[in-house]
Amino acid sequence: MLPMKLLAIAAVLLAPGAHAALITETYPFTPAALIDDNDSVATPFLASITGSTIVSLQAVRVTFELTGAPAGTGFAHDMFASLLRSPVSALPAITDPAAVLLNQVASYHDGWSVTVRDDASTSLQTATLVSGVLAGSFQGAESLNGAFGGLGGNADWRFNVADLEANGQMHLHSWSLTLVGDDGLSRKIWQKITILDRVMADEQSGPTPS
Ligand SMILES: [Ca+2]
Repeated sequence: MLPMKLLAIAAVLLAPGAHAALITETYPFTPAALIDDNDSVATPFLASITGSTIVSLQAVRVTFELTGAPAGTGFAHDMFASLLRSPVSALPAITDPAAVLLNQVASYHDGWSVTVRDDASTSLQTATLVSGVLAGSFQGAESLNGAFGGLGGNADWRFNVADLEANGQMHLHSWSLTLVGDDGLSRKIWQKITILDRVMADEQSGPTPS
């Protein structure tokens, strides 16, 4: 009755909610870097990740604290930020997947302490604040999950920040990359069960009559 047992296991794996195991990995960084004012060339903050167990990303989030230095003197409107994913140790290419998080927002507040995630209800691009630091969770100008969904976690991830107009010194205190995805383990187990089930079925059906 082994095939029936295997089918029962397969049914469990295929049952609603029995998805592959979801892994969440967070990589924090504290560059504490000043961003060049009035420079169209973005500063890339590199996260070279080689120990991720995620083989297929379902969600990508970026958390960052980018504010005026000294506090209260920043210009959010001047800023650009994006996330780029390149193969490990490769030079970034124009064809690499990327998502713009913000690009010269309409608001002139001091900066952000935010998490950018697709499932937030408000866009970072349109969020406004009279003064101070905008906080909370927001969608990026472009979809992170759309850009990176299905890809693996191991990559050279670059958080690119630029200050595109004169005046207002901005400071990147910290940023972190959160990767959510499938580790591939459950999928491998299912594939092995399927193969074993076929072998057992073939053995039970016996040789084909000539
Ligand atoms: Ca500026």
